Amino acid sequence: MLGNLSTKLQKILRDLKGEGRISERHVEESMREIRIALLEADVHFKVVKEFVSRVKEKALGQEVLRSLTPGQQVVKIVRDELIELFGRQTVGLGFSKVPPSVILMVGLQGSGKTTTTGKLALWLSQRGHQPLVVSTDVYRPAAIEQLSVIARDIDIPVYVEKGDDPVELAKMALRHARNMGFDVLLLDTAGRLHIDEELMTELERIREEVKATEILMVADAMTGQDAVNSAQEFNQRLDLSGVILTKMDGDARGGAALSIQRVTGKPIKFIGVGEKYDALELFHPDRMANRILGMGDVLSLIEKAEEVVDEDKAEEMLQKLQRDEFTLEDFRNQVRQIRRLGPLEQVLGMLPQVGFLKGLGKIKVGEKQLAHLEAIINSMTWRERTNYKIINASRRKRIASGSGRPVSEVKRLLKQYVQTKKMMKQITKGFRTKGLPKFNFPI
Ligand SMILES: Nc1nc2c(ncn2[C@@H]2O[C@H](COP(=O)(O)OP(=O)(O)OP(=O)(O)O)[C@@H](O)[C@H]2O)c(=O)[nH]1
Ligand SMILES: [Mg+2]
Repeated sequence: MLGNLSTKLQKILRDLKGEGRISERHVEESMREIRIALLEADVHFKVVKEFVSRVKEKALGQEVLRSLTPGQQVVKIVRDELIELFGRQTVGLGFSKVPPSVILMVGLQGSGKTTTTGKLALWLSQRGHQPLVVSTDVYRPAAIEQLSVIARDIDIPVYVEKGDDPVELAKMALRHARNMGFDVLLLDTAGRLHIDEELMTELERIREEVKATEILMVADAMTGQDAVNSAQEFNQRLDLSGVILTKMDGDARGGAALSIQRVTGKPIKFIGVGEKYDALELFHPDRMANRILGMGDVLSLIEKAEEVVDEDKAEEMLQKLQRDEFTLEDFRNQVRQIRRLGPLEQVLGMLPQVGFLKGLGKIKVGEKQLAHLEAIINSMTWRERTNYKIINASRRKRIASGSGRPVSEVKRLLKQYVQTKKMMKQITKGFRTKGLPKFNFPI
């Protein structure tokens, strides 16, 4: 995420940290580099100027330079200011006292409104809400169908009614939500290529009619300052309650993420990090700053793991490990769980870039490798999976051709499995007295 900017900032700060003593000139020099890095990342020039001058003032003003760890103090100042840029607090969603709460999703064409409506509905239902979704996009023929397909995929009810008046549709959906006891109504709206008067009037009318609790602007992070400009215009007309930045998984440079809160005064509430329906994250300013500075985001990783790892299964696995019954079938389940955490690069990006973990990022265990691992285990018979010792040369050959992988890879996998088994047995010994860890990380 924001890879380029992240790499540059980390390098600048590492150089600074490496110095035993730093002078004003050092700080000046680093600030110049940070300024360039931010501008290159398409951060709004006023935001950059303000950011750099604040960091500089703090770094030079306090007792920083004379302290024992000046470099580290400057890093801390940069981190604090980044958090400030992102809005400091995790904001989350607001709900109305009398349900249903209404969330109005607005934004330019193709920014990700419809997809994000689905993601957010899923996010809410996973947290005990009963959301209903509806599309008021009567202009594009396939738009309503698109939301219905998404809703079906994620098993969320969708309101569909004939009609060509978006405002009427919104009102009917709200009535339906109220009557049927849904506590959140998510309204997906039409997008336009540019902001125009007609669209704004329509959105204003919908907002008035349904008394929207949240008006969230869905903005494409890949479009940088354009996203910031349109957010500003939407905000002026509609008084947004927040922003959702989508496509943060792509090679967005960071301009939108680092400028939008400062420029519009409205918080980023969520970020979209992929095309899958669960690729939506609550936005935490501090964790984002940590990720950018390579300090990791272990908290998000643990939360993610808790979402996808079944506690009972984890307990069962632990017992199996202790009894030395950890089979290749279990190994495959573990691989599947890792894959469910998300693309591996993203998972690794959440780990702090310190010490031995730094090397981990370079190890070639990408998505592909995990997929191959699974394919190989899939090609084994049940007996082989439960007793790896029977896998002789001819069986290895059969498994290789069945999975379309070379024999050497089958061998390597078996070796990895035996090593993992051994290592896990060692580790789990330690848990016996302390109980079950929150989650276990297999390989
Ligand atoms: N990689 C990635 N793709 C995303 C993300 N969010 C949305 N997309 C993709 O962006 C494209 C457009 O998404 P839509 O949800 O149709 O956008 P929209 O704003 O509803 O578009 P209109 O209704 O035409 O205005 C789709 O291909 C989505 O899969 C994200 O966070 N990451
Ligand atoms: Mg749409």
